[in-house]
Amino acid sequence: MTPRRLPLVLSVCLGAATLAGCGSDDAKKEAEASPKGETADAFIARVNDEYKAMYPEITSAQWLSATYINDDSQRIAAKANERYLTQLNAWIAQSRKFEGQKMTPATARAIALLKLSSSMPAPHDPAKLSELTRIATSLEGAYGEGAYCTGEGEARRCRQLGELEDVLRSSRDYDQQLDAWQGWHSVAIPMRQEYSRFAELVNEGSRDMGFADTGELWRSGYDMAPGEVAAETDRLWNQVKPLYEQLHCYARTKLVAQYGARGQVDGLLPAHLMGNMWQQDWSNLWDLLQPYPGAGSLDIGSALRTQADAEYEKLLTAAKLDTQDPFESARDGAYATQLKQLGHAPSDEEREALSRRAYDTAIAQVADLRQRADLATAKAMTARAQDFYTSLGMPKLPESYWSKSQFLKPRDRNVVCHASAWDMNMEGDVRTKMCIAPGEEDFTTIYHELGHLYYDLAYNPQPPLFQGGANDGFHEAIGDTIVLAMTPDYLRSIGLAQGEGQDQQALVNAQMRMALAKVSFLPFGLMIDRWRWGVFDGSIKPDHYNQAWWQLKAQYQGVAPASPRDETFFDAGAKYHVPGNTPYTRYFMAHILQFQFYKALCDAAGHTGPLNQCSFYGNKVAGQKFWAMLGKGASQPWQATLKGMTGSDRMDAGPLLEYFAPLQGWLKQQNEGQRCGWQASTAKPTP
Ligand code: X8Z
Ligand code: ZN
Repeated sequence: MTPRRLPLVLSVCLGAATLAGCGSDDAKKEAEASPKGETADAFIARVNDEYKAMYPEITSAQWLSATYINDDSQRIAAKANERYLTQLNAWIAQSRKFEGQKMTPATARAIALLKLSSSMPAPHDPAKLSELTRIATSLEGAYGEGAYCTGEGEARRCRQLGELEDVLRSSRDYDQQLDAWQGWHSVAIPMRQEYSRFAELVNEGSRDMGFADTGELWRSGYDMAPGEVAAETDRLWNQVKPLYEQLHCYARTKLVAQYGARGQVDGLLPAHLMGNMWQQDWSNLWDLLQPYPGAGSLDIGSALRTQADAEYEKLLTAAKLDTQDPFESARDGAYATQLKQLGHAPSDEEREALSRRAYDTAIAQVADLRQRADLATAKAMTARAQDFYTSLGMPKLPESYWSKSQFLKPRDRNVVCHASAWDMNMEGDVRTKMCIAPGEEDFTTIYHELGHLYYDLAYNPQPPLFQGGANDGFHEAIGDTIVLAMTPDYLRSIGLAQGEGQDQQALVNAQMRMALAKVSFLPFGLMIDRWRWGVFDGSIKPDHYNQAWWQLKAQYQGVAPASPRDETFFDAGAKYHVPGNTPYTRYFMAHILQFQFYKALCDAAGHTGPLNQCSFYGNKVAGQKFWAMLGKGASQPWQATLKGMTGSDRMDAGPLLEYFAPLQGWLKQQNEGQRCGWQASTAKPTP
């Protein structure tokens, strides 16, 4: 299951993925099951119909297992997935008889998409297919349920990812952060065995389909030969690496200022001190890295938390509770009510019972009000994001979106909190699943998720097999393009930033805020799949999983653990997309593409001036251009879609570098006299 939705379209395969030599007896039987005399065009029309018809059942099963993690929901999700993957294998087997036959270009493309449509290619052997879906469901469930528990008996306390992330976000205590970071990573240890079996099974599925391994299948989704993808992404990485190195250098100086010698590990950044569990987004280090404290007043997180508190106080006041000490006033109120109901002076025993009941009632009442306030805040944040899209002329989200989405982490059950966007039926039942907390990270993530939904809604009129991103990087880039347009002026207009902030200091602050989210991400966006490609092609063996992981973290991100992480750990499993099996190169591409889209939309909106000052909020011309691109879905190679949008058919980090030019100049000045860069080989990840 991808965090977006069912693993339908990875993207197009124009590469050399042949299907020769794949075909078990079962698959042959399935191929024969297709109607006699069926043409390729009729075949694709049938697959589109059958696919759309079975789709809601699978998404419902997946939705339930992600929002109610338990044995029953997992069994049903695994079974639904099994049925779907069996059917997919059958369609793929059936498609083989059309090889070399005349068909429309659209049909040829749809067949190519079909073969690449699952990032979890399943073996033909039914027992292995069933094992694969069980493991996949179990890995995702284990991640969602993951908790770090400490203490014994009464003092036992378990914290899930959200709470551990809170520590990294807010604490600047070295040991507390280390404990939270190590604690979360301990959750992944039991996944190691299952993951290595998972890799074997999807590789078998890929080979059954004619691919060398699953990495090659993933890399076949980019309308270019799979062998070109590594070089193409390296090219883009080399464009942006100098900027990342400057940011890395600046961050390291600040960490050393804060933590002394422990602020670096042989020139690398300590993994637990970056304000983020995976060091993929350094926004939470704003307090340490802010160039000019206060300039431009961009503390969006605090502004959102203040709004959330105001909402809570409003509800407390409406419930006639004291806003300073709501629990005590709720308990007093409950006691008084119960006493009145009792109707006589209580005995000692009755008084004690009343007190106990009043205590429980107060706890429940205050928690309920908090929950209602949190829900109202989460929905208000989402409505704010929707407003950006509608300001561009896009439709409002359907009513069902608001009633069926998951906005909060439920108090009484485990869910997969990792944010995701879902198209449940290809005809308007779109949802997001998040555990929203008021803060900048979640606020921008909502804009990101709605980008997925607007893409879904725009391409829903396409045939099902074309309902996907031009490539998966496009899908990830839509909401982020909007995030780039959330300029300080926009944030001020919605009450989340103060002051005037037009001067140089405010500009550098605004740039730093964006860079901490977007530039810090770039090497992380690459390294995850560099690791998985290695796992799938066998160059990274299970007994070196962790060593290879930290080697890549060092090489790309310049990040190191504070203490050695040997093979008893499985640190890759602590990142959602590994147990969740979501390919990750898409996010790297998205971080390049979003600046290209942004520039194109700014041009369409008639923006002159520096790129980083542009917001196209409210601009219908930009909106139409965006919507037109979204509507194409996966119906043509992404190069054509990109050309329609930007005039160029190549991914290019030029717009990203143009955007960050002021910051890059500023960072160079700050880093003068420092020895920037790092030696990956000096890191000692394993003893
Ligand atoms: O997984 C996501 C989205 C859902 S597609 C929340 N992202 C990546 C991550 O969290 O690791 C968005 C940015 C990168
Ligand atoms: Zn996404």
